[in-house]
Amino acid sequence: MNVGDLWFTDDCEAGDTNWTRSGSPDLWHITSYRAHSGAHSWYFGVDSTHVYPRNADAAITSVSLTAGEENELRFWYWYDLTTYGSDGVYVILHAGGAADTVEFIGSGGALNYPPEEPLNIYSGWVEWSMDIAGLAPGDAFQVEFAFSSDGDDEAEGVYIDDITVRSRTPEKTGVGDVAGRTPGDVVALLPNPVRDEVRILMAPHAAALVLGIYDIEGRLVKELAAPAGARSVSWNLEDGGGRRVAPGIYLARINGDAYSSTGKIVVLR
Ligand SMILES: [Ca+2]
Repeated sequence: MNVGDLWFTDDCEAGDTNWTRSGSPDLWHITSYRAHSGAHSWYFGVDSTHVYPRNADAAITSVSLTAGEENELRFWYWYDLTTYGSDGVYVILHAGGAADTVEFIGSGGALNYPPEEPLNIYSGWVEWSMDIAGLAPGDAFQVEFAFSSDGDDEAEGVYIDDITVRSRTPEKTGVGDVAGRTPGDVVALLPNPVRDEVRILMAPHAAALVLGIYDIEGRLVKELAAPAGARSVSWNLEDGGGRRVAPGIYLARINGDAYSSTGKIVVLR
């Protein structure tokens, strides 16, 4: 990845806390029966029989994500679905109070790869990706996977793994150059590179903010609270468990109600 990119990535190996379940029956769960990465993936169905029920309508929806300048959704899926009918997963994007169905992976839908395979015997993992249009930097959005089945026939269903949203953010440079910036922007990192402690300077902001330190893979390393009006937050290069982080590049990201900003921190030995 390029420095300055932000990633939301969920390999389903650390539980379901990035997602909220809704609908019925409530059968979305992390399974260890199949996985694209590691040992776990999302699955809608009954684990003991590996079959989804008829007349299902249930979804998982992600935590709120913050758009950058360019945003791309990727995930891997595995499917076994009935040839006829309307069973499958809708991919839905939520932003600005609107819901936009961008894909249907199911009977009569997007199951055309490889085209020579009958629909209900294909059993490989397939990668899906799409540029997300219509988002401005700072927009909040959510990703939903909604499983739906009709009243006829059933099969094993759909597994989803390695869900990633890549968001490229504008470069932030300059010290004290506050004019034109969104409140809460990372204005400067002092010192940078850093050996002991870095002060993250930001433009004045009216509300309390949470500043996340992420490693280059997009994993959250530490959360720092910035009270309303604070102009800087310090990070002592420790992770959430109080351990000194490894040398390398880290991203300081501020999440507010409607904006986000990122600064690159270089941690030395
Ligand atoms: Ca996995």
